[in-house]
Amino acid sequence: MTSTPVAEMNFDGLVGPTHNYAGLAHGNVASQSNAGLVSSPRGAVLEGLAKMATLHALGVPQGILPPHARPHFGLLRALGFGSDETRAIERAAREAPEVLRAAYSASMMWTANAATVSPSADTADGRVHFTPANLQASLHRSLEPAFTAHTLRRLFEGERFVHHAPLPGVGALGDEGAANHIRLHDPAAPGPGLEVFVYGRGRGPRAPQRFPARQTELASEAVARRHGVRHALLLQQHPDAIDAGVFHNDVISVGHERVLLRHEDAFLDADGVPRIREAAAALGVELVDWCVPRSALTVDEAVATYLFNSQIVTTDAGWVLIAPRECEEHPRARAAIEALRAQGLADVVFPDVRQSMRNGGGPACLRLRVALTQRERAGVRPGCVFDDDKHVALRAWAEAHYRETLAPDDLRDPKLPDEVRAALDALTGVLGLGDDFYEFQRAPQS
Ligand code: SUG
Repeated sequence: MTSTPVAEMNFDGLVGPTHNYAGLAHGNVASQSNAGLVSSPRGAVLEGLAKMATLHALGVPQGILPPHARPHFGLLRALGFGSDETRAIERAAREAPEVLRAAYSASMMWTANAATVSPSADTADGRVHFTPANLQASLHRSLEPAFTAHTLRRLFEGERFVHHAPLPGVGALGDEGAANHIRLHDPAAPGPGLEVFVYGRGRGPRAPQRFPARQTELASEAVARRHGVRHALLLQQHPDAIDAGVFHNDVISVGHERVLLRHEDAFLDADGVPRIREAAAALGVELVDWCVPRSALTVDEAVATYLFNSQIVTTDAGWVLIAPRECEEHPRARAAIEALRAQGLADVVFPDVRQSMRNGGGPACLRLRVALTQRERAGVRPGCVFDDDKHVALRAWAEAHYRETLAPDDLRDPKLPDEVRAALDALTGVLGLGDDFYEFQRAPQS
């Protein structure tokens, strides 16, 4: 039995109006070293939109995931800062500024961490399965799963989609979503793909010593099991890579169709790639292994340039790499990319996503891939599909609502929450999300 062919949509996170550099992500070198810088929320959202436009122009179906409302007043209330919003902000700023920074984080922009998605071709019940990531490794990201679950339900409605709850938010079940998930398949031979789940900490003895492993083997297994993935392979990420700042697998390897772009030191087990090759071959998928040796690029250079956080997309010309601008400026990263041309790479594009990169988020972090059949595609909320008109509307919206700059001290500004609400309220109109999408839009229950 063959399944209906699936086409991949990339859902980028629209950067929120409070994008800032708060140094919140332990083990993420860029987030740590850029803590306290003045950000440009407007610059960031425009960079993100320009990247979406680039993909759209290349013929890649592009969707949009909306930002979450910030600050997360629920967190401030839960931690005892009270329900008067202005006072809660003042008090948090004074007594626990790191909590206020977490409550204001726009980290939901990195939608590769929003969820793990298994396409219907891969699952036992022939439906598309979503598990929002619990992101329990850090306070600011642990605020995302509930609203992400709500968003995914609103964007993907109907019986073709199965929405699971996030896994329980405990260390043993740490789950960071699609950033640790690779799907290999051959569009020329439709059928189930191979889903590779990469974890940082498992039953074996090896674990990173310096930085946390955010994804556990138990969590990866649970996601594969609840999705009913027919062909899953679990591999451990190299702990030394995590200790060098590779906090997600997609900072050291990425897959697309038959291609695996990876660093020589991505996986712990020497037989990791042979196992992928064999499991893929059993499904009729001949692996194209784009291995970048450490002699060409060290792991530290991979972390500095985010070469492996590129997107690979299929265009009429063939496989195109969407690599961060930082790779273009780095002679060795550039040479490593050029070397891929002999192995089937058709072209490379270098979008500028520097505002996101300074927090450790490259092109691939900014997108969640959802492979859909034509019929499933019809179930996607149309207002969240990117096109030229949407680009124009969203640029105008951002220019009307976003600050040019946001400094750490600006998070104390009592006017900021209302600015954010005005922006998001307007956004629900632009994206056709309904006027009850955000909690602040719903009348309080009596
Ligand atoms: O979880 N940065 C994010 C970056 C996520 C990148 N995603 C992928 N690799 N898929 C993180 O570390 C920094 C926020 C701050 O410091 O303000 C942050 O959360």
